[in-house]
Amino acid sequence: MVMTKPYLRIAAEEAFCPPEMFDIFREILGSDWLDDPGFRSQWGYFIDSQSERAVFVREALCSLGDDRIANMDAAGIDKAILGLTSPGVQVMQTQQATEFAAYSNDVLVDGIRKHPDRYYGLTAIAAQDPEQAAREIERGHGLGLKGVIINSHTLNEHMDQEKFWPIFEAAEALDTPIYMHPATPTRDMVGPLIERGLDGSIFGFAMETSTHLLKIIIAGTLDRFPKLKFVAGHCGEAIPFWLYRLDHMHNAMIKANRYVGVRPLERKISEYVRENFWITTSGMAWAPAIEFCIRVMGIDRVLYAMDYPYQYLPEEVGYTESIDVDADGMKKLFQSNAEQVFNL
Ligand code: 1DF
Ligand code: MN
Repeated sequence: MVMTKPYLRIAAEEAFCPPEMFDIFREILGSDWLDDPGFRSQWGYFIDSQSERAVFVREALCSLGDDRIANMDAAGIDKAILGLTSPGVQVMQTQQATEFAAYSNDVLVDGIRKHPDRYYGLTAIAAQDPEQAAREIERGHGLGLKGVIINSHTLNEHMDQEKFWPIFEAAEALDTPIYMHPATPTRDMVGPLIERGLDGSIFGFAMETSTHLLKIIIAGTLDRFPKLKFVAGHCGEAIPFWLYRLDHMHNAMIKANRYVGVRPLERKISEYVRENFWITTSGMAWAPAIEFCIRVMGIDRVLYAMDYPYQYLPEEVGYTESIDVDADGMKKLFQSNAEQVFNL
C-alpha cells in the first residue's frame, strides 16, 4: 500500500471496454475492408495473444469491478477517469460505430453507478457521423460523464476538417473537455514504423496524436471554437517540447505564404497549447519530463494519469511523487487540476 497523503490521487487516462468490442475487432481483423496496418499490428497482437501482458490487458479492460479496484488500491489510486480503449469505435463502420459508442457509454455509466466514489467516465463518440456524435456528447453529459474521449484518427481521417465541427461545437457549448487519446498512426504514416516495432505506444502513438492535435490547431479550429478544451496524455505527446520551434517555423511559413492549408491564426501555436490544452503524465512517470512540462505549461495544466491496464506499475505513483514540486503543486497535479478541467 502506498503512503497516505493530503490529496486524492485521481488517474485521468484509464482504459476499459465492454467484452463485445473484442468480437467486433476480431471480425474486422478477419475481413479486408479496413486499411489500417497500425490497428492490425496492435490488435492482431492483443486480441488473442497468450503472452502474460495481453492476457492481463484483456481481462483488466473488461473489469469495472473488484479486481480493478483492488489494483487501484495497490497503486494508491483513489479515483479513475475511464475511457473506451483505443481505437474503440473508430475502426468500425458508421452505424456499428454509432451504436457501439452508445452501448459502451451505457456500460460505463452503469459501472460508475456501482462505484460512484471510485470512477468517473468519458463519453466515447463515433466521429464517422459528426452530427450523431454531437448528440452522443450531449447524452453522455446528461448521464454524468465528464468529458469526451477520441482515440485520434477515425478511419484514417484527422479532425482538422470542417465536417467534424459539430463535435467541437457540442463540446465547447457544454464546456466539456476532449481527451485526445492516442491510436497507432494512420495508414499513410505507419508503414516504416512497423518494421522496427515503433508503431504503438512506444513512439507511434505520440507521433500520431501530436500530429493530429497540431493539424487541428493549424486549421484554425481554435479560432472558430476558442473555448474548446483538449486533454493530451503522455506529457502532451511531446508537443510542449516543440513549442518554440513550432511558433518560429509556423510564423515563417505564414510570412512566406507557402501552403494553402497554413493561414494566419489569431494566436501563436504555443498560446493555443497553453490556453486550450491540459496534459497528463500517463506512461511518463519520469521526473525530468514532468518537471519540464510543468515549467512550460504551468502547474495548473499538468495532471496525473496511470494508463491502466497498459502500463500498470504500482511503484510509478512514487516516481511521480518524487518530482521537484511543492505540496500545493502536488495536490494540483494529483487532484485539483483534474477536478477543474473535468468539472468533477
Ligand atoms: C497500448 C497502450 C495500447 C495504450 C493501447 O490501446 C493503449 C500498448 C490498445 O502499450 O500497446 O491505449 N496506452 O494508452 O498507453
Ligand atoms: Mn492510454
